[in-house]
Amino acid sequence: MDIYERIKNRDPNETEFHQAVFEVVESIKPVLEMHPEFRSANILERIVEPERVIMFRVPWMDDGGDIHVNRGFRIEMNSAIGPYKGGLRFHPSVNLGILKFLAFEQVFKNALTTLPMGGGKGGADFDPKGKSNEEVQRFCQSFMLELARHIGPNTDVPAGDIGVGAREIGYLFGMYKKISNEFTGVLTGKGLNWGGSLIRPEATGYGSVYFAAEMLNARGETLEGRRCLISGSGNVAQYTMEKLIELGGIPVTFSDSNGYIYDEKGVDREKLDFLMELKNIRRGRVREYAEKYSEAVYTPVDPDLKYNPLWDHAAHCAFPSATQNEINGIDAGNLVKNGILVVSEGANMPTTPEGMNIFFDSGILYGPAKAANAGGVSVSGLEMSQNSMRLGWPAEEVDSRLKMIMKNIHKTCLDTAEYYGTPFNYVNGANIAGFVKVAQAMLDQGLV
Ligand code: NDP
Ligand code: 2IT
Repeated sequence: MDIYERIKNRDPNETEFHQAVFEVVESIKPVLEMHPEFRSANILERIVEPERVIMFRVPWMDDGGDIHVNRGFRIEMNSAIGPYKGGLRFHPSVNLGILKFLAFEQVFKNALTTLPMGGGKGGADFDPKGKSNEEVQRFCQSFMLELARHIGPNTDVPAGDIGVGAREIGYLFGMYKKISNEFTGVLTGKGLNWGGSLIRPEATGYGSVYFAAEMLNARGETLEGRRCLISGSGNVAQYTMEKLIELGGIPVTFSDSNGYIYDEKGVDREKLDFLMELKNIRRGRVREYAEKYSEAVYTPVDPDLKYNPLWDHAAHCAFPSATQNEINGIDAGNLVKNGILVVSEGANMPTTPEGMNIFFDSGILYGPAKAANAGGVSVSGLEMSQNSMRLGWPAEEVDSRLKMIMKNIHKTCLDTAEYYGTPFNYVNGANIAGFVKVAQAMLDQGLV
């Protein structure tokens, strides 16, 4: 039985994890042919099994005095090349299969950054939406009360993801510091006054745009004047739009889980400021953007539609920046039909396997999440370096390192894809380059 069948039989409910594993297994077949030592050491069998899974009860009290119980997780997937590193997601959809897929992808992504970080992911099925600050604080404190036993600046360093931003990292850090009686770089994405790095909030979105610019450059194109479809309106989407505007791109869509905005004239700096204030301070919904700017059209989600109309507008670039499997086969077909040149994945695994095949067949530039959104964790790695040195670099320094890292990841993917006979297949390039680095380290370290 092959490894893919085995993980499906073992954990039949973890469909997102199966999807992520299948993609990597397909890419690395030629590597296993060339490296019998990886086969005989059963690297693949070992790499799909988390080193450790922690699941715990998170009890907390709401403002009315009622008690709630959520489920907390941390998947410590692989520590071959550094301490476990990866975000925390707070969203009602969180379950073991989703976090295992995210932790699995994180291992290869982190290897691509060239920084010494292993892979992990965690979170809870808690929904911060509609909760008061005090409720979010109590939840974060309860979550950290347990998580603190398992993490540390040289062991496991969590950060943000969906539903975990600066506010949540603050409450989590405060509780960790109190329990451990140590001020250490145990989390990244910290506030600037207390150990955070400049450019960390911007890093994933900026990195995804730098990656798109590199892909376009490989075909003699630029982002200048290009119409861009963005999904999501959170951390990644906002800074994707910011960098696009700076580089002359024209963002025309963004969304939340209730609906999406199409702004024919494009989001400019002033409109983006409004959106950031709406989302980050007032914690409002994107619908309000269309109430403020009459040229924008709001379309609520239609649960009966089999495709997402956001992806059915004429555009040159797409930056999925919301969540997994948000581009299905129909959406990918619409993007290609409408003349898309490049897709750069800010979100993790936003494209279904059917969608990916359509991108491959069309020959468009397709930058998979592991490579395209690695800017966030890269700057997290730089935050860890700055914390270790007990100093902070200026924004220009962090940004130029981020740019260099994204350029290198792009080149690594391009060269690896070419070497294995699938030119411009960035999926194969990313999976193979990430896998070989981690596999080699596991081999060097023996059976542990
Ligand atoms: P945020 O919580 O800041 O924003 C998430 C956005 O996506 C919101 O607009 C949210 O809408 C929307 N969204 C989330 N879940 C769903 C869903 N199930 N259906 C529809 N819309 C949804 O998260 P981030 O911007 O940090 O994360 C976005 C993506 O980027 C995720 O896939 C994450 O894993 C990935 N990523 C994040 C990194 C980071 O540094 N933050 C690094 C690398 C990848 P709503 O408000 O309605 O929930
Ligand atoms: O998916 C990701 O790479 C993240 N959510 C960021 C992880 C990190 O440790 O900064």
